[in-house]
Parts: sequence; C-alpha cells; structure tokens
Amino acid sequence: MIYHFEEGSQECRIEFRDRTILLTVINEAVCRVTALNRGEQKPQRSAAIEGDKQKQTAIRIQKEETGIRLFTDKIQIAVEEDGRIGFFEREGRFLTGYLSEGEESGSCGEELTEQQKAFIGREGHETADVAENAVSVKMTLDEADCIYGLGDKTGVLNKREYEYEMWNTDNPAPHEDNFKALYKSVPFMMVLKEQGAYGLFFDNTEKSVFNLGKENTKYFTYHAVGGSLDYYFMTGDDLADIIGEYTGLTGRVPMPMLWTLGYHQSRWSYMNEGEVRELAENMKKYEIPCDCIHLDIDYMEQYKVFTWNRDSFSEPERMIEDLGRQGMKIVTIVDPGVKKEEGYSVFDEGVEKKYFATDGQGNLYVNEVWPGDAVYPDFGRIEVREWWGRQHKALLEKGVSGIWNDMNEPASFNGPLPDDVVFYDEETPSCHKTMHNVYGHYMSKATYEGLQKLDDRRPFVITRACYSGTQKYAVVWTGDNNSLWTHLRMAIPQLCNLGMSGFAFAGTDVGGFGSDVTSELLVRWYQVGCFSTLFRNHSAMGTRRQEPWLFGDESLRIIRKYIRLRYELLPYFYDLFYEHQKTGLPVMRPLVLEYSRDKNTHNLNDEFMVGSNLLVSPVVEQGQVKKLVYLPEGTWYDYWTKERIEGGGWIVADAPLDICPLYVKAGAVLPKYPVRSHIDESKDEKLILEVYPGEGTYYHYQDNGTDFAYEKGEYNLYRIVNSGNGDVKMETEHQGYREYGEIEIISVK
Ligand code: MIG
Repeated sequence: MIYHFEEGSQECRIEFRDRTILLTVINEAVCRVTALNRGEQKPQRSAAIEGDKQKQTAIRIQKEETGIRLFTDKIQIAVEEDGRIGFFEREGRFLTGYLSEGEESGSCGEELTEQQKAFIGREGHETADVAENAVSVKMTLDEADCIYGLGDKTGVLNKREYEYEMWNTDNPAPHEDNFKALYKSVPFMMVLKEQGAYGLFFDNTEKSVFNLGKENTKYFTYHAVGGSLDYYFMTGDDLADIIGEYTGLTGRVPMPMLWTLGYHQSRWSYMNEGEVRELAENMKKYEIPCDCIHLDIDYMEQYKVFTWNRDSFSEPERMIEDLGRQGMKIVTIVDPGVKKEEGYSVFDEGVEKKYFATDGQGNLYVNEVWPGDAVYPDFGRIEVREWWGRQHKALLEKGVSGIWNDMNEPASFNGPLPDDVVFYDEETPSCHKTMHNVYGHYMSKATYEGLQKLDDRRPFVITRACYSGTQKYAVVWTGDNNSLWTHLRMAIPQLCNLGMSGFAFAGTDVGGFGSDVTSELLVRWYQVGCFSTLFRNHSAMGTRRQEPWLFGDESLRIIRKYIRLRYELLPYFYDLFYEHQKTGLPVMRPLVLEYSRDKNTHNLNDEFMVGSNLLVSPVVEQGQVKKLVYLPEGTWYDYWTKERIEGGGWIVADAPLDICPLYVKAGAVLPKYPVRSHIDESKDEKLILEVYPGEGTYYHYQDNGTDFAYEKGEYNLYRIVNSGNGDVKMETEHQGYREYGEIEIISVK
C-alpha cells in the first residue's frame, strides 16, 4: 500500500494494488471512508447531504508496522496493509473493524486471515444474493452491542440479529416483524457499546442488505448491489452524540408551523364538500380540538394530480375559506403518477419538455397507478423538480395548507418498474435501479421547495417514501398499518427508530389504516398517538369509520381527554423541535437514548419519552388495566396523581382505559397552553408553567409559529431555572417576538 497525505489536509488517499481508499475527515468525530471504483478520482455526489459539511480539523497520520493510523481528537482509524480498517475511540479502545471488503471480489469469506477468523469465530452462511453484490463489508460486533436506527423498519427497537433491506417498498400485506423493507431507505445504523457508541451511514442509494448479526452474532454485514462503498463513520460517548453528527450531515427537521403539531383527521376519502363540512361541524359538536383535515385521492378529477373534481368539490376555495374560519386547515394528497391523457396540461407539458421517465429507447415509460395508465416525473432532475414545485400553485391558490405525498416509492400496480427505466441523477442519465430509493426523497424536495417559493409559510409536506436526509423536506408517516394490537405495539419502536434516524416529525395512522378498529384499540392508540409528533387519525376505504365520536360516550370522552392533553402540551412539543434544530435529538425518544448506560432500557419496546422530562408507558395490550412500567434511576412524579415515585426499577401502574401512565421527571418545568379548539397564532397566548419539585433548567422557545421570521431573530428564548423549592426564575435570553400576555406558574407539591 502507498498513501498520500499532505500536512494540513483532511484527506488521506491510500492506494492498494486493486483499489483506492479515501479517508476524508469531516470533523473530529466523523470520517468518510470511500472505496473508489476503478477510474473514479473522487467520491460520488450524495443525495442525502447538501452543502459542505467539512469543518477544519487537525489530523495526524502515523505510520505503523502493518499500515497507517489516522488520528483526530476523537477517533483513530487504522488501515492495514491487507486493506482491513479498524475503528477506535480517542483512547485507542477498539470499536469495530473490517473483516475484508470485497467490493470487486464478490464474496468476502475466503479472504479472512487466521487472526480475523479467531476474532469472528466460525463463518456462517452468506446471504443468498451475495455473489451479485458490488459492495460488501463485514464488521465486528461485540457481545453487548445493541443496534438502532435504520429508519422505518418493522420489529423491535434493538435491531441486533435481524436482517433488513433498503429498497423502498409498498407492500399492502399487514406489516410484520419479519418484513425486510418498508417505504423508506435510511441506511444508517448506530451501535451502542458497553462503553461508547458509533454510527455508520452507508451513503449508497442502491438496494442494500444489513445483516446485523443474524448470519453470525460476532459480526454484521452490509451489501449493496451497485454503487460504491462510501460511508461515514462517526463516534461519541452516546447515541445522542451520534444522532447529532448524523443529522449534522444529512440535515434536521426545520421548525414546523405550530398548527401542524395539532390534531389531524383523515380518511380515504372524505368524498365531497358536504362530508368535509359535516366533519368540521362534528369536531365542534363533540368538542374535539382539530387543526387539519386531509383530502385523500378522491378530491381530484379522475385522480389527475393538481385538479379538483368539480362534481364533488364545486367550490374548493369557498369550502377551505369557511373551514379556515373554524380554525381548520386542508392538506391535499399528491401522488407522483401523472395520468397519461392528452389534453391534460400536466401530462402534455411534461411530455413536451421530456420530464417523464423513459424506457431507454426514448419512449415514455408507462405503468399503472390510481389514474390508470400513468407516467413518472423524473424528480432527480432539478428542472423537473422546479416544474413540479410550480404546479402546487393550483392547490395553494385554493387555500390548501400542506401537501401529502404518497405512492412515491414509486408504487406501481402493473408490476414493478424494471431496473433499467431511465431516470436522471441531475444531468447524468441513470436508471431506476439507482434512483428508486431516492424517488420519494426528490419528490419531497420538489414539493418543499415549490411551496417555499409560492408563499412565506414554512412548507408542510408529508411523505411516505424516503431516503436519508428527507427529513429536511418532509414529515413522514409509516404508511399502511392495520387496526391490529401488534401494529399499535410496533408503532413505538418504529417511531423511535425513525426519530433516531433523523425523522423527528413522524407518526403512524392513529387507529390503524387497514382492518376494522375496535373502540378499545382506538382509545389506546390515541394514548400513543397524542405523544407522537404527527398526530393523525387515518383509515382506509372499506374499513370501519374511525372518527372519535363513533364509538360511544366513554370512548369519546377519553379520546377528547388525550387530544386536549396534546393541545395543552403543544409548547413542550414546539420546544423539542427547537431543541432538535440545535442537537438533532428526536422529540419522541426511546428510553435508551436518555439512559443508555442502563441495560434495562436497551430492549424496552413499550415505553418512550417525549423529550427528557416526560415518560410515557402506554397500554398496548387488549384488556390490560395494569401496566408494568420501568422508571430509570431518579425521582419521578405520576402526571395524573402527582405522587412521587423513586425510579430505578419496575412498578405496576393502574391503567384503566382512561389512563395512559405518564411520569414527569423531578425538577422538570412543563410548559403548557390552555386547551383550545384549534391553534390561533395571532392570539396573545397565556403560558402555563407546571413546575415539579427538584432542581432543573429548562429552555422555552416562542415565535409566530408560521413563517421564517424567526431566522431574522423574531423569537423569544426563555431560560427557566427551577430552584427546587417551588420557586422559578425566568430570564429572557433572546427577545425578538411579542411576549406572552400572561404566565401562570403551577407548583406541583
Ligand atoms: O394504494 O390514497 O398509504 O394513506 O389513503 C393506496 C389512498 C394509496 C396509500 C396510502 C394511504 C392512502 C391510500 N394510498
């Protein structure tokens, strides 16, 4: 091996007989490792990472007996003569290392040295399609390692010993624990070790497989069918550090409009204006706070995007205006498939400008989705994204407040899209095989940027398909779940892992999409949903209707109680989005993120936290009225009874149907708003501070909740110090927005 490194540079190029490895230090905790393919001089452009993330970092290269070692203040990376790479934390403690990376050789098994074999134990079986893999690595796992991240995968929180695929998939069957892939591809994993933690982001959009110790508990493998081996190694003391680095690279969820954190009501579909108006009336009648109604595909004329069905929605602008007066916003669905129909302007213009994917011979590629024969906009191209973005004028003009992007895996009814359908990667011709996993990503980007140009508000975009980094443009939901207890249970680890993968704004369809909900399941689902960031009830055509008032008085009363609780806690959620901007931390967090050194949290699937002050331990079993709750070390207060409880163990909590066990950390300050029927940003608000015994410091953020004025300093930031004896001191750290009319302090005794 020969290596090139210039003093003062942050790049080390290492040439082997058959390949080149490039180490690029991004900052002291993050290093990019790229295996350049033959003929490549520099790494490929990333779809996930925008802008230059490199920070000036001092690095040192040391020649060693069997290779070289790169040092920053936080990491050490050893590259051996035989091509193996080892990763160490600052003190030189081993974190993980390669067993061989055979991006050219296919199988990597044979190349193991005796030492490696000793290290990893006996070889297991390779996954079936290993031979066709262009990229593969095998890296060591230690016995105590736990694995988190990977986006929206089904199953339990800790992904160790499971295998997943990255290939955006719309599979209508009920999502089971053994599903390899769902709608999103987020090739990012974090390993929590007995000491320390590290993360790996494999930035490759092709289909890939993560075998996380299933083949052999002593290692994990990563394979991709194409592209190059190009990943970011990041380390820190804890998962929180890794999430900070990962979201520093791929981006964070921008501050949402405050109303988007309210309650949303959806159904496939509210078929006409009368139905929508009646829905809004019922919200008022049954005293259900609500900020948004979603219009699914049937608002369109023959499922043609950017049109309205004038038979059923004769005057959308009037309807939306009236609803607006009642405090309700409208979000409309927009699918990527454009109906193949001459005379339909979106189709005609797209054809004329060559904006749709082709079969390679220059013919339009046609598949089938809701409108029947349909074509696929080529969102990888900047020009196409801008064109698509502009189309939203037709919806915004009518008063629409947000866009819901569905079917953007992309989904197709007439068999999957062939690998070689031509899609572009900016100006370079590419193919479906390479662009599939970023189709939804680029569609979301097109929508976000389109909305941003069309008005001053913060764009509200929801998407189903994603790649790493989509969190910058869109909120996500987990697609077509079912009204099943297993799916309510799954919502917790799924949303927690999404959050740890950058997607701080996420939700599941409350009540479940497919199948028929029961009143008990629905009530329990609200008790989880009101603590997730996207709080939307949605259900499929043909299933039992799922609006809150259809299940009897008791259910209605309880559902109302939890939607109201959500509205009370809105400033807390909003503060957590502000915190997310600063740190990348999600709003909804598994306990392991807050208490990673407590082993009891590593596999805790049925509890979570909202921020670091509120612990939620919902009932997710039919018929259960007691809940086994784990409370980590420290003092806690039962939110309902205000009873003081010492943590560090398990308790049995009373959890009749109207109780979702909730605990507040000692020293916490919970900011609240009075319950409202909807969010009204223009009103002078009253802020309530619920102060719990114990010492603590809390930051509260406030702005107009609507546009980007906060970027110019129009916001307030308060530092609230809880002295522990019922006394709070509130200091304004930044003043740039009107102050609250009233602040009420409630001291919990
Ligand atoms: O093929 O638009 O996940 O939320 O209601 C089904 C109809 C298409 C799937 C979405 C779902 C939506 C439904 N869509």
